Amino acid sequence: MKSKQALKRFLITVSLLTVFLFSNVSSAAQYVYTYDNNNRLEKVVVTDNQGTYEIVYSHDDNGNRLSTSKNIIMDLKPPTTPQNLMSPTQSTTTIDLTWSPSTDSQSISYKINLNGVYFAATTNTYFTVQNLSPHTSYSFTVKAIDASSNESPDSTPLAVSTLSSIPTTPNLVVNAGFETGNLTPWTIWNNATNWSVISTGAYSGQHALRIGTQVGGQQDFFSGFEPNQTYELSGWGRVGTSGQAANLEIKGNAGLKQIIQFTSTVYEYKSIQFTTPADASWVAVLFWNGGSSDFYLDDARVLKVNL
Ligand SMILES: [Ca+2]
Ligand SMILES: [Ca+2]
Repeated sequence: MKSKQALKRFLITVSLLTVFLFSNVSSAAQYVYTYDNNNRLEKVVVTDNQGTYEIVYSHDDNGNRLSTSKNIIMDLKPPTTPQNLMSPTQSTTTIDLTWSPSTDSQSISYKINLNGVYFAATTNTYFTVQNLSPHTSYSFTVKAIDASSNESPDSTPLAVSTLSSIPTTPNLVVNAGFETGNLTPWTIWNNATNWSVISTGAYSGQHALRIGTQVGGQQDFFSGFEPNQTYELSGWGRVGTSGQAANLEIKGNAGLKQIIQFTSTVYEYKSIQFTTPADASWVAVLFWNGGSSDFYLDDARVLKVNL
């Protein structure tokens, strides 16, 4: 009888070891078995370097094992590290963050670090960081924490900047919407004639500028721009035929040149920011149609950016 029981325990032990070895339980695990008065296995407590778990067994009237449940007694295994930390959108004072979820046997929350310092916690895989300064770069990491306070390593850091704030400064571009009905003070290059200030099809108001292919022009500024200052150039533009492209540009001394390219056949708003050289002596806003269809431009703006 005694040897029968010993054989039964041995067989149970072998079968349990097989189960655990195929359940990602470390081979260094320790097992503690508990039996009931009928020598039936009631419980196995498993301890390894990832924690302590118990497997609880129930039996029917004939002594057949019915089911098991696995309970975590002590969890030492941290969640996986959050991946794909990114920022889909930013404003002047907020940065949106998203990341891929970590995995763990327990529920997970996340801690967000800002510039290496704990900032906030969430159970979501997204967070909006608020009350930031405009035009400032911040570094973020995210780590996952399970219900037993095991922490994953920090995610790969993400550096992201808030947008610059643009006050309602005067638009430095004169006759920006062509609402005078003429071009002044813009100029057209090389005495080109394939252009017009149109009175239908404007983006806003009554008028916009239409220029034909290989036609360009500009508006010059020899004052009004401060050196080492950031400005934003923007405008509404469209091309007459899809597949074509035309530009709104900024150009100045010391190699200053930035290009906004329009390719849509419906009016699009586009903007860029640029910084004037330390010895800024002239700046020009240019339009240039290098494509083979008409280009339409309206509401060009150059605004000083408040840094
Ligand atoms: Ca865990
Ligand atoms: Ca207009």
